[in-house]
Amino acid sequence: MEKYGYRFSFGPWNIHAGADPFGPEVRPSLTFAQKLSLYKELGFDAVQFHDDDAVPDLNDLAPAQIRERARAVRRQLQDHGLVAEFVAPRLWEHPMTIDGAYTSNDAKARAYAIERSKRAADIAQELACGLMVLWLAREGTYMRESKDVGRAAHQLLAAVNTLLTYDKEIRIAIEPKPNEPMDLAYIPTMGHALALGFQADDPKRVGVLMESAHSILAGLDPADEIGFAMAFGKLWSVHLNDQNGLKFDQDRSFGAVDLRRAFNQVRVLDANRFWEIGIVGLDVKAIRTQPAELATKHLRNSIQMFLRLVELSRSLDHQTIQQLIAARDYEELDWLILSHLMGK
Ligand code: XUL
Ligand code: MN
Repeated sequence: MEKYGYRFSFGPWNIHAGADPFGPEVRPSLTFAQKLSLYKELGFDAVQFHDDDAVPDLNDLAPAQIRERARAVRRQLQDHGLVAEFVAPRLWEHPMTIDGAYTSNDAKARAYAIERSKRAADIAQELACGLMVLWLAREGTYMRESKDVGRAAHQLLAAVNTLLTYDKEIRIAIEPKPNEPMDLAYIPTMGHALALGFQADDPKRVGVLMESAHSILAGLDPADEIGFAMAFGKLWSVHLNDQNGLKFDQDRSFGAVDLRRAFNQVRVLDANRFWEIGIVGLDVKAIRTQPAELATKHLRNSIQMFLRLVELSRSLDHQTIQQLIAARDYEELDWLILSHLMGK
């Protein structure tokens, strides 16, 4: 498989047993070790982690034990020829995060969230990836009057600064999402995430992760979200996938819903040489109907889609495109792009 210098990643949650809010698991769960053995054969190079994907039950362990277990995971990765891309603190399942983590109205809960995030930083250090992703799952409201947005913004900034001070090397990539699980999230778009990062004590170490489905849920174009962040050197990771309109977060295979929208994401990433900057993460899930033994095809489809779109992006007739732009003949440009996507 020609990979054009790109490396690819996914998280253990991207091979999942098919449970949804209305029904239980429909496929057997694979162990972490079983999942690891699938990465290379599917063409992937790196693993994305939640803190407890790497160290299960970390709330019951002392910091030194957590580091020791993370070191064992690093050896496991090395045995498979894999690296870790990032570690994300899971700040949405524990009872202490019911009302939010860094923005909870309960000071004890906020303290819990900071401590948990420090442990995630320790794990990132032991896995030698140096990158933490913050998906701020429960930072927002169901009831707008229950919190103060300005105070929440400062609490989020303080949390980022605390982590930058705790670990002098770590870089933080904020992953915006406008809703789900919250009705209204405090960091819904790339612009919000970038603004927060630029206010941080060490702005050089704060960037963003763009997830296609999240941008679409915010009513935005993922390619423009990518391009905006890349204009400032801030796009450090992506969660490419697809999303059919404004409904629950679907994590469909990349390009499965809107081929042109996927094409434009690849076009912008490739034009800005993303292969030299980061790893292409695919935050995709197999649909619930997929039989157990066939439940990795969404990953195969997504990686193949990305690579075929790189080919299409590079084989565009750039000279003709420039002429059409100069003539302001955007209808002909439209036709050129559509014809190219249809293979002429
Ligand atoms: C949630 C989401 C998560 C994060 C990682 O919508 O995308 O997978 O990316 O915690
Ligand atoms: Mn994601």
